[in-house]
Amino acid sequence: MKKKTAIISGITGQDGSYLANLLIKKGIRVYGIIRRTSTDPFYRLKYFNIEKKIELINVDMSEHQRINNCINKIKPNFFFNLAAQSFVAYSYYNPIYTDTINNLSVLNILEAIKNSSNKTKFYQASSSEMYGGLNYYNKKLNEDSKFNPISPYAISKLSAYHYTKMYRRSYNIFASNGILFNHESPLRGEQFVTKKIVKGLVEILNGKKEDPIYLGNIYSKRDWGHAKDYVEVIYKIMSYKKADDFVIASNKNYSVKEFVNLVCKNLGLKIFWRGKGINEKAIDKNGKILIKVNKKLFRPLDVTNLIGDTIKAKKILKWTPRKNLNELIKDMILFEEKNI
Ligand code: NDP
Ligand code: GDR
Repeated sequence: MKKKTAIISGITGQDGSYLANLLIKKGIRVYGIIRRTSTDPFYRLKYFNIEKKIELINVDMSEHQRINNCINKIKPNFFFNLAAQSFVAYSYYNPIYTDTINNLSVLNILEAIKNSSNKTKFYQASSSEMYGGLNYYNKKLNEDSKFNPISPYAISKLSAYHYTKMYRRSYNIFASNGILFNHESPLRGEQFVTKKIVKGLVEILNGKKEDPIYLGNIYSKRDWGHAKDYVEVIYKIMSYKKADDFVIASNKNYSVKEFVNLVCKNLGLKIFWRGKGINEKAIDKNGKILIKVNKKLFRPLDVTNLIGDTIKAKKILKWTPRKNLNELIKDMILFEEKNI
């Protein structure tokens, strides 16, 4: 039987590498879109020892004609669109680039699928950031909740979400959105808050880092899951009999400060919070400052409270996450300790 084929854009990223590993295990032939970089972008694929099992396609997502050519030539069964300028804070500084990659590239892929065979199933990496706003009442957000994007990142993702829906409805393309809440792993990018905290604390404890960890809004709350669980449900979304949109989350949320406390507990490190507002800091038993709030790390607007409701995915896809936050933290700590 002919092997199924999948193109993954963003294959060098956190989700791209976990997903590629999963698809290869399922016997799917994986093509990965990578852009040129001056440093080695393959450390995550090497972690799974799969870099030689992937057909690499050297193209930037902004090269629309070349992306069209790939789709026409390969005519893949699946296109998982994970490539993005994915750092929300950076999107305020570079909104045009963010929109070009996160939104226009998506429209380009959908046009290419429409104009080729129409048979390629398309997955769009949508985001809980699209809900934005100020969720004062800790309301669990689902597929019918109102979107209120407040960053260039979230606006670009919301536009791409709507294009995905539109192409599904107008042209009968199998095009699904996974509205994923934050998910982390040992392979999370270093700018994101969970990785920054875990890596920073392990380094401080091992004498590899002298300075404190600087953080922005530590009262911001997120619904954090494990990337390994979330790529499994991405595959389920694409294997379901019809295209649809699904919220994927853990249904629990914690503040950044609570996340710090949990990491410290796992590390056996006793910390004490002192001060308020931008003067808040965490010290150890000897008075050494481990964490300090820094006003430069606050965003022009921040999504302060996110929590998801995965009733639909649970019912239709029979999906529930396997790993809770504490298990995620343990995985992240172990990885940092091994790599110190
Ligand atoms: P990462 O930032 O780890 O990975 C992003 C990937 O996109 C990298 O492979 C990056 O390549 C690639 N990329 C960026 N710009 C371009 C470009 N111009 N041309 C080609 N490739 C490009 O993100 P995650 O793995 O965490 O997330 C995957 C997707 O899911 C993203 O779209 C993100 O917005 C979305 N998402 C993520 C969530 C999360 O919590 N992780 C939650 C909800 C949505 P390079 O390695 O060269 O930088
Ligand atoms: P987020 O993740 O913006 O939710 O986007 P991030 O880890 O960057 O921020 C989470 C929350 O922590 C607060 N915060 C800090 N964030 C960072 N990065 N660095 C800090 O020092 C810091 N201090 C406090 C932030 O203000 C924020 O409230 C992630 C990305 O993966 C997106 O691509 C994805 O769409 C969403 O998750 C769902």
